Amino acid sequence: MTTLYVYVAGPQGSGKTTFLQSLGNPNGFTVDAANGIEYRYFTVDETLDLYVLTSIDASRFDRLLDIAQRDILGYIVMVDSADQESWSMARIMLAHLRGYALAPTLIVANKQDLLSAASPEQVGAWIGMESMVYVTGCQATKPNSVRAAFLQLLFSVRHEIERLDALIAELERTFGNEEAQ
Ligand SMILES: Nc1nc2c(ncn2[C@@H]2O[C@H](COP(=O)(O)OP(=O)(O)OP(=O)(O)O)[C@@H](O)[C@H]2O)c(=O)[nH]1
Ligand SMILES: [Mg+2]
Repeated sequence: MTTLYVYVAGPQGSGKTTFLQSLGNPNGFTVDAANGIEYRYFTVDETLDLYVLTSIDASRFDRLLDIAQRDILGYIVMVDSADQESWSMARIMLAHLRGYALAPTLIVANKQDLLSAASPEQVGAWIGMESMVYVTGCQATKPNSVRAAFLQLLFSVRHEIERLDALIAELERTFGNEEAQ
């Protein structure tokens, strides 16, 4: 059995918790206060499972360091597209993640519904589009938007891990089921 991890970082209030909540059914979202993490767990198939996790305290990265570097599938950096003052913190966090283990990184330019939101391209350009860094817009309060964003990350790693196809198919199947949740 292989267990892989997607680590979600981002400044306080950027939408990390909302993103994880919207990523699947409400029962699948777990808050583990004792360990300071929130996560969602997916069984991809009998040989692979996946945790998508974030630190409850945005400024802490110690739980990231508990994950073996080879088990990191990728990173998500949540950014409030309407809060430009938070972007330099997001940039520092991105550098911190990639300093630990170089893995595909998706900048999620969140809160695209706000009138003052910068575009994903603007957010990405400001934070810095290095190699294996991708950017996508999102509204974390909408499950369909969150699934689409998460799929962007999975697509970027799919060539490395063909077994992810089952998870991608499952997420794609749930599109349009927003009302049912
Ligand atoms: N308008 C809008 N509000 C959002 C969106 N995503 C999250 N929010 C709101 O932003 C606030 C912060 O969201 P959280 O999910 O708690 O952010 P967080 O990154 O977990 O914050 P911390 O845990 O404090 O670091 C909440 O009031 C959310 O409802 C979005 O896409 N659009
Ligand atoms: Mg939170």
